[in-house]
Amino acid sequence: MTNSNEPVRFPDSFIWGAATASYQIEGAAREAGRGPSIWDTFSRTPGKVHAGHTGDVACDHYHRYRDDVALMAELGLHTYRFSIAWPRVQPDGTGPVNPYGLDFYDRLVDELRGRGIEPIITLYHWDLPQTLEDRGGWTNRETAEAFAEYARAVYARLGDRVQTWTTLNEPWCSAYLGYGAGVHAPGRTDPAATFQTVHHLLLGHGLANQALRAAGASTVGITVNPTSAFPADPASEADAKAVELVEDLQNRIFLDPILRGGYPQRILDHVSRFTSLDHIRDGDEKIIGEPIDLLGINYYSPTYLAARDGAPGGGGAFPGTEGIEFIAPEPPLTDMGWQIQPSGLTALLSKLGRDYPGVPMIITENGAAFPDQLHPAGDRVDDSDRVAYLDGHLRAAHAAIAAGVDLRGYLVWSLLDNFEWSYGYDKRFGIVYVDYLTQRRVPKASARWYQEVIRRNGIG
Ligand code: IFM
Repeated sequence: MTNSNEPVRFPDSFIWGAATASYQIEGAAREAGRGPSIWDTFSRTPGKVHAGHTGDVACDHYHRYRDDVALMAELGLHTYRFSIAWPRVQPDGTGPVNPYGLDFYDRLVDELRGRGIEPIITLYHWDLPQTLEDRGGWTNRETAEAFAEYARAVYARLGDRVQTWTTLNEPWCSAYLGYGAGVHAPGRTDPAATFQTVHHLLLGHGLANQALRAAGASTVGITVNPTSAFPADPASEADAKAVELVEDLQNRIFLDPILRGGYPQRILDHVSRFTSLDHIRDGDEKIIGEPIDLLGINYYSPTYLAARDGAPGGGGAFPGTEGIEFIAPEPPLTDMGWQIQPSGLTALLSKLGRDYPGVPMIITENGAAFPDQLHPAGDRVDDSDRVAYLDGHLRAAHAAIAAGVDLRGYLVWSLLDNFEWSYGYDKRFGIVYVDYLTQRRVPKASARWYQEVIRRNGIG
């Protein structure tokens, strides 16, 4: 990596942007016919979300999107990645499309394009319609089929103005945190359900990819959050094995079917310890393996692993990893307690570039929560810790490009402070501060810093 003062310049075509997600910012939870999602239910379940926070109002982006887009334009963003709330489009998850729900995204897309900002759409960032969960959620194959129908409906309305479509955001979180560890909606803790969900998410991705392409989409991809895992002792074979298993469960279980045509036998053997493989039908892997045009990578922090007798493993988030110690993160840490290690990003991108050649990558999320304080004057937030984090990670991304990785762009997480899932509004990831009492937006020092990065197409 370049040393921390050296100027770096990105390729001329490099794309700069910011990302958000529907439930985290929109609010307007009951407006214009939106149905309930699993996150509405989960956030109302006592004890699940910090201080009982919900996404009912969030950043009120649904009503303030024009001002938010103006802010994006001021910062010079080339692109804005946002997600569509499935329950706005199909309140019951299947059946009639709610045109009023799509109207919002129609207005948003026009506003973005009017300001010269390219939309990147994520079709699923975790807000599954509750009615689908009532029928088994992602453990039910029909949810994958419904997802493709929904994708078709969204494309029919927005496809004439949106070039880049991604199907799922971080399916590892949906499956393992939602159905395994129970810390995300729908809050289930069943390893069999976890692995059925993995497959149905992948199938949903594949069917939606086919549907989007058949409708004319030119750029279709998916966003994953692969682990950047390291052995605690680089000389230990047992630690290397631990890394291999955790990578299997978080990386290869998704990326091999998508980019290499199927699940490795080793993974199927592991999954069959928890559930029969009947949910994987002939022909599914072919659908999942249809070509994609872009791979979205979300990276925040590395993981260190050691083989240790009696270690409990990663629990529901990593079924079957007993005997593996997930080493406690070492400082420097973010406000999430996540270890700050930019070189983990270079290593991850390089490894993915080697293991899955031929598919361009884009960093669809990278950023950090810090305990930001609004200056008493009310007009600024000095988040030099976030600037340092972003600086380090951009240099790390640049190092990957210099080493030959086909990385096309970088989207910071997040444009705005927002609803950080089970942490509610307690954690602030935005480069723009949100005063939740007044909904006032205050660009932090990191936003101004990022504006300059975009202007210069680099640092320094
Ligand atoms: O806020 C989340 C986002 O929804 C998905 N990726 C990680 C972010 C930070 O935890």
